[in-house]
Amino acid sequence: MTTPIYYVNDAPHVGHAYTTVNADALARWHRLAGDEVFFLTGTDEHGDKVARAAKENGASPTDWVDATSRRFVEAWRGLNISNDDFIRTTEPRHRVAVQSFLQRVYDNGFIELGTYSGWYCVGCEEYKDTSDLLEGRVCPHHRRPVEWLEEENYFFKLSAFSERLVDFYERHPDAIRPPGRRNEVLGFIKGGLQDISITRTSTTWGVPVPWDAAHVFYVWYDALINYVTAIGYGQDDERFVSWWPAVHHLLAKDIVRFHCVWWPAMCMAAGIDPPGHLVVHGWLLVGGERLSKTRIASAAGNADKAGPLSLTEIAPEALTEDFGVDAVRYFLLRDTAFGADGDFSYEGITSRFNADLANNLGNLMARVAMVVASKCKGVGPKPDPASRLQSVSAGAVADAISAWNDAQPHLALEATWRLIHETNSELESAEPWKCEPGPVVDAVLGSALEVLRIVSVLTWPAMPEVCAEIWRRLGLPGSPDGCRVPADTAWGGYPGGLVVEKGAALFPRRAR
Ligand code: ME8
Repeated sequence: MTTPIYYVNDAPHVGHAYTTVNADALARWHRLAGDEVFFLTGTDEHGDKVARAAKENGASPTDWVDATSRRFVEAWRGLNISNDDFIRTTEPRHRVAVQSFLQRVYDNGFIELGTYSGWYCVGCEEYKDTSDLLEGRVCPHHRRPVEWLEEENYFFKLSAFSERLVDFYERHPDAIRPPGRRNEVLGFIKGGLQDISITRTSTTWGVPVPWDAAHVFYVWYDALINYVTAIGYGQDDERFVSWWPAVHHLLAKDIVRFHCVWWPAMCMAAGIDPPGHLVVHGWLLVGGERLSKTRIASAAGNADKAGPLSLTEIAPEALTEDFGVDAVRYFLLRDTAFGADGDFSYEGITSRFNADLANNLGNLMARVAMVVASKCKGVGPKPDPASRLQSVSAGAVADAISAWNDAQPHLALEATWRLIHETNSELESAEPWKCEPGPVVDAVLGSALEVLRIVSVLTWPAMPEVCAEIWRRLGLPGSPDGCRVPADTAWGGYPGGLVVEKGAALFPRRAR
């Protein structure tokens, strides 16, 4: 499981958190399912954009990338991201992998010398077609003028791979998800591929080309190779072949061509299989506009343009301090349909918090613990094998499992919340708090406790801390991360006879 490696020209923002939290939840889900998982994220540290940011901040590139990369490490620690490795493209292991990968491509005859000129956007680190630019030769993403660049470059013969790419995607119809993205990629490939320039002489902030010291590799061709560096490419072949190509690359729609066209072709040129799975999501928007570090930075420096785009307000650490880590994770996973664009707003996160977390999950935990205390002497009864909730649970579990497996966290959580909602309704109609203690009350509460147990397994990938806390309050030993799906989501796992703890509200309701 991989995320893109993020540029270190500026601090992480909630858009990066969006991808990273989704990747983390999917990695955790696969661990629950018993799959062996290696989860990788990291930072992309070469190229003009980063070198310029260092200069503008009066720092050496090395000091700048060290400091900014650390901010990503800290942001991910703050969001409880369970990555197994964090790769930085300035590490020696990466230089070795890039040089050996691209030397292989060169030796195979797919790289040659040529001259390149064109309009270049430093924000995108990409040459642009004039047809893609706004009036005044302005990049549509960064709203900044592009620059004319002319260089002698090495070119990768991408055009040689059109047929092989089409053939690969036709033989692997699930390689790119969702299907709309696959069609877009196939259309682009069939429209004809141009050779692409992969080296620069205008900067020295990059990995040197092993066969020509005057050039460094262009940042994107260095960056994409991170995915194989981290599993041992060029250094530990046995480890490399044990993982590749069974990878799931998560990314947003802005970098589809790099991942779905350039990268698979480079793999073919180097003589390895293309990546197995490319999972593409949309953008998180603020006030209808894409979050971009470059734009946020310029907005922050200009009070008139700042509007809702305040860097500190949408910094992941400010959000987690305000709402709690798990609530932020839940919002990112639940509110936006994976694949589509979504909106980030304080109103949105507050209303999800109140509706789904405080009123549904938090309320269920609180009322069940309260009634177990008052009617069952604080000891949880066994679930009712004939409860209506058993079939509701079976349906929700099946839907959640299939959605998690299909990289659709929002649907998995929606199915899980259906079960929570039904259980709250069941309690409202049975009103055990009004009944005399006895078998009827025990059956209702035992079933509600069982739902809480199942919900904490299904929701653990999204909210690991809260689910571990529910698990503990139910009196269960261990934690949901020791569970296996589907086995531990079957009805009847709550043994009864355990002391249930009331505890403070899991999600105290927030004012609007
Ligand atoms: O492109 N909504 O780095 P980057 C959702 N270094 N996701 C967003 C987002 C938003 N508003 N903004 C950013 C690069 N992202 C290259 C990648 S990979 C070999 C090299 C996420 O810092 C999303 O995953 O610009 C997007 O694809 C990525 O950050 C771009 O990050």
